Amino acid sequence: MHASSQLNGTSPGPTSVGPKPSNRASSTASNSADCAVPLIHCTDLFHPPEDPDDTVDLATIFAIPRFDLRAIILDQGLMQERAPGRIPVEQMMKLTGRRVLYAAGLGTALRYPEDTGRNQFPNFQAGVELILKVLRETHEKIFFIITGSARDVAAAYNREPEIFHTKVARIYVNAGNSGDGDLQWNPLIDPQAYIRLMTSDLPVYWCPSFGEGATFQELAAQNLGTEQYQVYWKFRQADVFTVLPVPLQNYFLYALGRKNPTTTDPNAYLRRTPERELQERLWRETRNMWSTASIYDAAGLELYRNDDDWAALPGPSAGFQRAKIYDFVPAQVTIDRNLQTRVSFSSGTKGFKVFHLLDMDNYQAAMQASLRRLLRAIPLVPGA
Ligand SMILES: [Ca+2]
Repeated sequence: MHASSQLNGTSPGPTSVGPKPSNRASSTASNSADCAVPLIHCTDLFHPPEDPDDTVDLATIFAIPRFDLRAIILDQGLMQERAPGRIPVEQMMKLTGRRVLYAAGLGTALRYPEDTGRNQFPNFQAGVELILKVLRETHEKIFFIITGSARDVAAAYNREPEIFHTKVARIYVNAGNSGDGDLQWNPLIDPQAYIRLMTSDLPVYWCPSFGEGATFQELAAQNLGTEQYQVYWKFRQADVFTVLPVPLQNYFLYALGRKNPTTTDPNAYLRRTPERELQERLWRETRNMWSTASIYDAAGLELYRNDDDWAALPGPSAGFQRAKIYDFVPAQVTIDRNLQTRVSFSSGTKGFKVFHLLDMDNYQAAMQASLRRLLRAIPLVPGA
């Protein structure tokens, strides 16, 4: 029951599966094969953006060559029709010359935790089918990063649980609250899928978006503090974007400037001289971030320090000292029907782990400087 021919031939509707990846040749070299991390990235990436952190996360993933990006699943198929995340995906592929399979996910929320989503319209099936196709065909265990809802991964799991048990390395879930406070929005997009994945026996690496007592008021006031069990961090866009290669700056300007693709061609825009007025206005703004730690950890990158400079690296580098900023600790979690979680640390037996911030003082600086360094070095196609 291989679905490769079905996928390319019969995915109707506005969502599409991209062409065959051409970058796979790199994983035949023994060096890169040893450290290549096969990844499925599930993202609520839209154009125009809902929360532009997903736009940053996509660039972060493409800036890490050791990711063997097998698929991108664009979360919330119904919304993808109105605000297509394929625009930034195509831009990123144009910039880097890497081709990646992608597809939009299920249109609407799962009705109950074990829902397979098969009842949804055919044009919303491509995302779940692509996940299962990658899992069927892979010889290595797959990493997942989820930055939006858990819908498509949960539905795929409900269809073929056994393949998840044998072929999944880790599932990073960026969502939810580790304590009391305002309910973070990702679980609310698809409550049943969230419950399903979080209470499954899969190797979930949970990255709580909100820690104890977080509120939307604090977030809006840019006053959300640092918490032990919370991945949130932020940067002023000028502090990261101004040093980036011009085409990558244009990628961010196109998203943040909410350009209309029918009047401003997304790929042509990448090559232009950056709009100074837009830079001056947008670079002043603050970007809230959530998923960077999960991306680093999935890639096997760790944080290193050289005075005030920081880097996310796969191993030691001259002048840089290893700095333990966060780790993932075994835990157990329960979720009630109001999506409130209770975490206990009596050694988890199911492979469930939770992000744990160790260095509250340096997290912010470490993430900002390391992300800037990474994005600055993104491998771009000459003349892209
Ligand atoms: Ca997101």
